Amino acid sequence: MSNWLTAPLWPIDVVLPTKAFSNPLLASERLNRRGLYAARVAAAHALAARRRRRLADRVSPEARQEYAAKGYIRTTPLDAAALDALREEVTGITAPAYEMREGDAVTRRIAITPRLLAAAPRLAALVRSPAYQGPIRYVGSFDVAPQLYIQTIFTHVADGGVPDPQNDLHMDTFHPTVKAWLWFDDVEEATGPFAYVEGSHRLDRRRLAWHKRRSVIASTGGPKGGSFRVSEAERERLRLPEPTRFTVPAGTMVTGDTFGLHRRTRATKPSRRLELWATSRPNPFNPLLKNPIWPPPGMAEREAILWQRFAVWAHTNGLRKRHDWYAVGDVRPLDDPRHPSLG
Ligand SMILES: O=C(O)CCC(=O)C(=O)O
Ligand SMILES: [Fe+2]
Repeated sequence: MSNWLTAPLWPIDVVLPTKAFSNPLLASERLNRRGLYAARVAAAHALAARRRRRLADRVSPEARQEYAAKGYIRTTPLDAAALDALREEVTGITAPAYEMREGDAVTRRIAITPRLLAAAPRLAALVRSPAYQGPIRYVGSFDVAPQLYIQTIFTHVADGGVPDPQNDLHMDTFHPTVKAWLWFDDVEEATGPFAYVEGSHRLDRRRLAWHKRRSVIASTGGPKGGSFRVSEAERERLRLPEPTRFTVPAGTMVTGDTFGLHRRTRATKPSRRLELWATSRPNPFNPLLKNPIWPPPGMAEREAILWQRFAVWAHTNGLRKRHDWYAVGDVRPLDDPRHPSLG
């Protein structure tokens, strides 16, 4: 975007979640050498820490310690019998789904809506419970409802295709942000477990300096995306450990700050990883715990479907370059993928 007519809008991105170096101000080598990007990173982290302190009562003291030390909270919100019943309920749901293809993986998301919850009382009870919402709001540092989905990760959907980019170690964005996984089946090594570098959610001096360097590289012809990929050598230079792989029993929930480094371990065979999945990413520069204008009245529990419809609409109308999500009609979560590229 180097159209000078849009110049008055460039500064707005400085205080928005814009992670890409997508306008001449954000991508200015001179300003980033002087610390523009690093200042955004530091400010977003300070504000998140302040908001998170005010949400301390949403989780146990042990969970707070776990987050502080590792960057995620691991819980088991349901007992074995309740999990079995929920799994049966969820796998029996038929609902509209969206699919995205990345390399040889397909991500299917069924947005959780008020209508779906009305037909799935066990799911409704879980997602509305403090045991489920607490870690998400605490780690995410906002008292805001996350987008909720029933998600299925299909791996090895095409022979000899490009690998899944999610297999690379990365951070999602420059500020603390939350994603939560609750797996319905045991996750094995071969299934491609989620993996997280413990302690990598912390913005220490070394990490901040690294961000500053990456911002200068991005401004001088490097990748402009902002979800930085991190090589093994860089991870070691940041004095961070190898990722912890969540090969865990069914019913485990991991609520992670995906500013921290993570990846989807490469599955060694075709697999379907079924999970209840949440994400929440309000504007990190909002000092308040809630967003005063979102969701508007009547939109509660529609966050996920609104986003999916928006993604398709925005692409169709030329407002969003990425054509990542395809509506694939009504499916059950474990039905075969239907992504158009699979023919
Ligand atoms: O599916 C996974 O294991 C991780 C994918 C990922 O990087 C993400 O959802 O941000
Ligand atoms: Fe990620």
